[in-house]
Amino acid sequence: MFEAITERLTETFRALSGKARLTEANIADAVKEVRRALLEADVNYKIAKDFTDRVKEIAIGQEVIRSVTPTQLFVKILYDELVRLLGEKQEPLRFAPIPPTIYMIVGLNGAGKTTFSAKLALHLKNQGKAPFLIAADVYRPAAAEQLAVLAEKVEVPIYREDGTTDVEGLIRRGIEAAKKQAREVIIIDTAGRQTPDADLMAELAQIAKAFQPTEVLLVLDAMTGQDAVTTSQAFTQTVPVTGFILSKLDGDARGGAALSLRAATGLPIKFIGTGEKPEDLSPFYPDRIASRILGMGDIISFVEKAQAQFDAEQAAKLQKKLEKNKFDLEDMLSQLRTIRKMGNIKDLLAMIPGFAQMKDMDIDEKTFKHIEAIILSMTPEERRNPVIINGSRRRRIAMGSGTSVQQVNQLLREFEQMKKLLRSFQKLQSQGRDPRQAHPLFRKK
Ligand SMILES: Nc1nc2c(ncn2[C@@H]2O[C@H](COP(=O)(O)OP(=O)(O)O)[C@@H](O)[C@H]2O)c(=O)[nH]1
Ligand SMILES: [Mg+2]
Repeated sequence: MFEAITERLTETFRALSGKARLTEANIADAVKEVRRALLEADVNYKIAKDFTDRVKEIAIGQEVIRSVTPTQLFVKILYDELVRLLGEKQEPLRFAPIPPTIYMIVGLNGAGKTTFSAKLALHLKNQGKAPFLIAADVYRPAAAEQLAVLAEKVEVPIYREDGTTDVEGLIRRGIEAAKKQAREVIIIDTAGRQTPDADLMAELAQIAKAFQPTEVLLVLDAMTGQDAVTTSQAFTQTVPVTGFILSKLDGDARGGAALSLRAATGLPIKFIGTGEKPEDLSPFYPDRIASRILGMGDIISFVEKAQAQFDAEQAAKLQKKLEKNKFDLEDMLSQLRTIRKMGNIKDLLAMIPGFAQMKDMDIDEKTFKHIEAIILSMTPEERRNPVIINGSRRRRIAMGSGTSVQQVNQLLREFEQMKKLLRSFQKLQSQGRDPRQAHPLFRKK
C-alpha cells in the first residue's frame, strides 16, 4: 500500500532538493505535486486541498534552520501535517468499566467483518483478555460457519444459532452464554448488505440501542478508496459508530481512505487489516503510517533533532535578552510566531525552565493576526524601542495595520505585560501561582 503516493512524493522532494531556500514559488510547485499525489491516491478533493493549503502556509512561515535543507524541512512539515490528518495518535479500544465489554462489528458485505471479528478475538486473547464471539449475521447461512471455523482456529468460544431470523433474541442469548462463561469481551459479528441501505442502518441502530455496545466498529474495505469514505458517512449518520477498521491495506489499496476518513468524519481509525489470516491485524498508528507514506523516517528524526536544538538556542537567546532587559517587540512577535507555529503554547513554555507543567493553552488566532499586523506596521526603531511610539505614531500604525488606536494601545500594554511575565515567570512559579493568569493573550482551550 501507499507505494504510488510514496513514489510521487519522492519525485517532488527530488525536484525541491536543488533549491537553496524554501521560497513561495518553489513551495507552491512542491505543494501542487503533493496535492496531485494525494488525489491520485484517491483522497477526497476538498481534504487534499485543505491539507496542502495548510502545508503551504506553514512552509512559507517556517524559520530557516542553518543545518537543515529546504527539502528536509519540507518533508518534516509534510510529515507533521500527515500525522495530524491521520488523527495524531493511536486511539486504543475502550473497555466497559463493568464487564462484559461489547464490541459490535458493522460494515458492508465483503468488507471484512467476520475476518476482523476473529482477528480482534485473537488480539484480545493475546492481551490476556477472555473474548467471546457471537455470529449475528442471520441472512447468510455460511456466515456463522465461517466465523465458527475462524473461532476454532484462534481458540475462542463462539455462540451461534442456525435458522433463526430473530437477531436481537440471538444476541441476547449469546450475551447470556458469554456471561455464564465469565467472558470479558463480547464481539458481535453483524450482517451487512451490498450497499448501505436504510433498512440495514435502521436494524444496526436498533441493535446498538438494545445492547449499548462499548464500541461500534465499522469495517471498511480500503481497496474501495473514496467509496469507503462515502460508506462511512452513510453509516455514521444513523449508527453510533465509534471507530473504523480499515481492511485489506495489504492489497493494492492506494491509501486514499486511510488519509481521508478522519477529516471526513472526525472518527478514528483503530486498526488496519493487512492480510486474511487472524494475526494480520495492527493498531493504527498515525505517525508510523505517515512516515511509511513519506518513506523518509531518517530525515524526519534528523529535522526533529535540529529543530529541538534550534529551539533550545532560541530559548537561551531569549533568556539572555530578558536578563539584560533587552526584550523588544520583535522578540515578542517572534515568540508569538513560534507559539503559533507549534500550535500550542505549552511546547514553547516547556523550553523555559519552570513552565513545563503548563498545559492546554492556546493562542487566539485572530488576536495573533492583529498583533502581527500591528508590529509589522512599525518601523524597526519603534519595534526595538517602543517608548518612542507617541500618539501620532500610534494613529499611523493603526492605519497601516488596519486596526484601531485602541488595539495598538492594547498591544503595547500587552508587550509590557509579556515582558514582565517572562521576566517573572520563575518567581510566579516558585510561589506556586499559576502563570496562566498573568497574561490575557493566553486563554484556555
Ligand atoms: N487481503 C486481505 N483480505 C481480507 C482482509 N480482511 C478480510 N479479507 C478477505 O475479504 C473477504 C471478505 O471478508 P469477510 O470477513 O468474510 O467479510 P464480511 O462479509 O464483512 O464478513 C474474505 O475473503 C477475507 O479473507 C485483509 O485485511 N486483507
Ligand atoms: Mg461476514
